[in-house]
Amino acid sequence: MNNKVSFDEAVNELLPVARKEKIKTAWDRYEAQSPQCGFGLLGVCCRLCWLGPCRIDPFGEGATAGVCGADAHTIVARNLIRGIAGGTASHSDHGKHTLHTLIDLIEGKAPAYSIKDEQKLKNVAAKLNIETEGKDLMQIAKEVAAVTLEDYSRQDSSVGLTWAKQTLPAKRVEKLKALGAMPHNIDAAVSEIMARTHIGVDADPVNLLLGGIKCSVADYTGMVLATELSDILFGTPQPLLSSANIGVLKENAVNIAVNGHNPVLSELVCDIALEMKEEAAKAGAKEGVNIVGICCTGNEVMMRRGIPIATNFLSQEIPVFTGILDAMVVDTQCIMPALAKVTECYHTELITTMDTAKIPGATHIEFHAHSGIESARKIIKMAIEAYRHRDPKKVNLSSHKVAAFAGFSTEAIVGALSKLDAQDPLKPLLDNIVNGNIQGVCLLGGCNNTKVMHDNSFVTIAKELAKKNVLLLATGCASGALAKAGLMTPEATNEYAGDTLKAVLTAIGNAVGLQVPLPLVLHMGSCVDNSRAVAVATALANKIGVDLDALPVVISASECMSEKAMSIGTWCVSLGFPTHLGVVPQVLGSSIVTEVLTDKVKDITGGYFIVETDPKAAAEKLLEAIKQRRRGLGI
Ligand code: SF4
Ligand code: MSK
Repeated sequence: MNNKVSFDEAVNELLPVARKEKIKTAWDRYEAQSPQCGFGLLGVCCRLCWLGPCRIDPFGEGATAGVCGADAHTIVARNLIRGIAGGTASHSDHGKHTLHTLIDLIEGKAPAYSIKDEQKLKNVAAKLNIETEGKDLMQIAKEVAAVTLEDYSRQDSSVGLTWAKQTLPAKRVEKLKALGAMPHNIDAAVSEIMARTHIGVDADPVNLLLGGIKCSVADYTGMVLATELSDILFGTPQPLLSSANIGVLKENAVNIAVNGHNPVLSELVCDIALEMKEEAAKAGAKEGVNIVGICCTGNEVMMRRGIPIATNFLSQEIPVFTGILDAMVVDTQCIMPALAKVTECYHTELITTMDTAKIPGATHIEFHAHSGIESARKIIKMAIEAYRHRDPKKVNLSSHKVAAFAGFSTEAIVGALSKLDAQDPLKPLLDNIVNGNIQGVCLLGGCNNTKVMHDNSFVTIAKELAKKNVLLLATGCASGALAKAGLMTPEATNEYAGDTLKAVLTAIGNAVGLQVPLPLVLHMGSCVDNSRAVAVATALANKIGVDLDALPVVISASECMSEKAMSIGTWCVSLGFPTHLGVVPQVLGSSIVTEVLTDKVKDITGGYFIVETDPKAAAEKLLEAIKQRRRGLGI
């Protein structure tokens, strides 16, 4: 097999180490799966009941319906929206966990936590129409929690989700309501999908897809509340300098990687690591405890604390092959079960922490908000102990490490713009979009996928769009890729940005006192933080009195893979954005579903999917979508 699987040279260099040790990684397992099932790739395989599994012959020569009579269109649509429900459940579970941590704090059951950003709490309360005047912080928090809880429990289906209604432009909310796509309860939206996709319920592919649109709005809601409540509890990110890639592991420190999505645990691990420096030193680790991030937990702690990010989703096994990763602590989502087998060959401890996310072969240290400090201590002690058992023969240091700026929350972006216009911070951004200095905005998000070269599509698309003066935002594993590629630096702006984009980023950089341009790609956070990009777009749309589908804003998930990416991609389309997928979605078995997603949906939401696996061609299509939107606005 080819050793060059990634744009990231650290991965290409460490992969042969695994091969030499005969350890399988995601790339080997992908090869063992190839060729992948053609029925599955087209989405025409159904396993919803035990009459099946049924599959439809895509060439029309064999079965044209399952035992129950469901045809390819029904099967493809059902499979897709079940994926959207899975993604929605994941994000809303994350949001719920954060909400319950806030509730525990209010009730005095989570002594390790506090309200780190009081102003954010007040701003969120105001957004949710909660009166703050004369109330103390805990009372405001209690009311915010109650309103949020209602979005998970409301039974009156005539009332829409508060968080969605209060954070999206009014015109969009009306459009979603008119479509019957404004859910009343996040959990109900998920269970509705499960119910309507049971054998013998909804067989109309278009109706099923409308159900998917409705569920995706619940997904957006789970994400925005997760982001906002995390900011209240852990602080709203502000720009900071950090670093990226596997070289962030330190030979003389106890290295702990935090992997997954949920900052509730990782924030405490970071706090306690500082306290346990001496203990690590006693074990011989002169530089104490070094926390690094992987995937979206990595993005969370990078955004708020400047913790360096080691790598992203697809390469999460790779840091183990350095032989100096002492523990990997995982919470939830996008954690490969394979880590147990990989860490078994090294001294590295794999530690699971959530009762809904265990991995055979890992050590489980149960984590709860009320006893979080003890769990964090136990985890770090385990890592220190593992450090003592490093095998010098297995050490393969990586020198790949680059600087990366992170922390571009909505507030941070508005704050930077306010240095140009204190009265009307959005005006400079808007003016530069109108005069064409900034052609449009592209949010690069989503996962990695073995079907395309690791990290390559993100980097190619970013460079192509930057050249054409498109402002770039990034979240999730796209952020990890772009940080590792050195594109979150002022130097990258100087090297790759088109002249007018460079001038704008330089003007803002100077205005905030950096004396260098802002980075080429602004790191907005983890996958739930896609909601931050919506906040910027909503503010722009509200300012000029248009809906989101009028803005020259596009989305690209060029290496997508997870159900969460399906639900995010769908809400991007539901909110009106042209949304690129760089991996072919498993829907081609139905001409109706394919046509709705890539074309017909435009008529109802304004958004649509662009499917393009060639990153250069994708950049061109995204640019064309931006130009179309500009023409629509008459600019
Ligand atoms: Fe087959 Fe219909 Fe059962 Fe699906 S729901 S497995 S198509 S019988
Ligand atoms: S971790 S959902 S691989 S972005 Fe958020 Fe990365 Fe995709 Fe998971």
